[in-house]
Amino acid sequence: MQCAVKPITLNSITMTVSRDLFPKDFKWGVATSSFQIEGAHDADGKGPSVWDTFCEIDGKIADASNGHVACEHYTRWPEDVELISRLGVNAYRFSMSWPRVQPDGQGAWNEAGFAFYDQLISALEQRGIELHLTLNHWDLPQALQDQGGWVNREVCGHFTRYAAEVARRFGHRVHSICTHNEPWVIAILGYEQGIFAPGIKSRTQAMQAVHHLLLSHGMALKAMRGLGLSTAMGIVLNLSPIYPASDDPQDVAKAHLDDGLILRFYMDALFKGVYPQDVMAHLGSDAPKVQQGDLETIAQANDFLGVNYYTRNFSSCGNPWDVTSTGNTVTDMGWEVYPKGLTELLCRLHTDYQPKCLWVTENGAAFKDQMVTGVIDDAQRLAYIRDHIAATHDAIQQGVPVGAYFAWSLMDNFEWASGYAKRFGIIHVDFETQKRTFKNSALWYQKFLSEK
Ligand code: IFM
Repeated sequence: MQCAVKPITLNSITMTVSRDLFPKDFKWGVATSSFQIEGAHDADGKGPSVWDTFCEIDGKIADASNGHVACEHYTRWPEDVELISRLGVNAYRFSMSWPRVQPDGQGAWNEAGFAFYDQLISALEQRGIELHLTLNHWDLPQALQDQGGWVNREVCGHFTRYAAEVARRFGHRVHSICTHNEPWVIAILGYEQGIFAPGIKSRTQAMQAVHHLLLSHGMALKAMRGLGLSTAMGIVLNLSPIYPASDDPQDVAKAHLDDGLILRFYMDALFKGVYPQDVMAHLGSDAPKVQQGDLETIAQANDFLGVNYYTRNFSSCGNPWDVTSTGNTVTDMGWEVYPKGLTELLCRLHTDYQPKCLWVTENGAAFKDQMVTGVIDDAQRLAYIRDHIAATHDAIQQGVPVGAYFAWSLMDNFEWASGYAKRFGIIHVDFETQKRTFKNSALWYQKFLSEK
């Protein structure tokens, strides 16, 4: 096995939080997604996904890479399970590649694809690690994109059948099923800004895609619940607090609208069964076409709301916000490090929407890493994770029912349009040799988790 764990002294690092401050049943995990780690893009009957296609377009991926090999998790999964187990986490969040188990997104199932997930789940079960399965972490079967993707209402039916089949096969073995990871990213970056797959630039199509993602979430939840499973079911959103860049009333109004486009549009629909009026009015003719009963379907009861938090945002009507002006550390993605934003966000979601339970389903940072004599002293990533765990604790102290924290990510992987250049892993991956090495952040997390 290729895993280098060098003994290092972490005593110099202040443990400002400790595990025993958290509820006993708190879920501590790491997260990944299928396209970002699996590779094996056409192995054993897998169909192409929209990301396979998108990577082929010149100039779309910063380093002109793709997901053909990624972390070779498809074959190296036993080693990766070992690493997960060694970290001492009690939960693992991963996603299933829809085109691996149903190459065309409709019709025939690919048993070889299901067999891969079956063995992965078994290995983690044997180690007593809870499984948290996401059905759609962006890798839509290309065959469905050829029919319009998330803009075509028919995709909702296909997704529902896929969800029900996965739940039927694995629902009793996984602790939770999440329908979609970050519908805002799928729709807005993929169909409005065109910087993510499928690379479309149309606000009308993007908003229709948002609606179908939310609708398919509700439809899938209904179908999966019909199977009588006790599995927790919910959705994961990318959320951050948005502040006006100044007291100028125009900036204040812009911040409110941006919050509407990024947070309220999703949260109001999912938890209140309405789309916010101000945002619908702002969208005008780009507003999604909604059929009678859709919002009722979208607003199914969720067992958890997954929150992916990385940074806060500022809105301004004038010059773009200068992220360095706060003096806070900025990550390799250009994202300001602001742990307090996580506490504020969790408190606000609890106050405004009262989800049954909130899980931090992704949190982490990309920084440039340097390996010196086998050691990766990623002090900034370590501090980021530690301080966001502390921020999560602050929210719990304020009465917010937060039940989980998943670090993003288990290991360096394919960071979408940034290719392999941005490293979010707490475990380093040498993409030449596929050697995995614990960074100091992983060693810190391991130590934190061992202090029960
Ligand atoms: O890598 C992504 C992940 O796939 C979704 N949430 C944000 C992460 C960092 O950009």
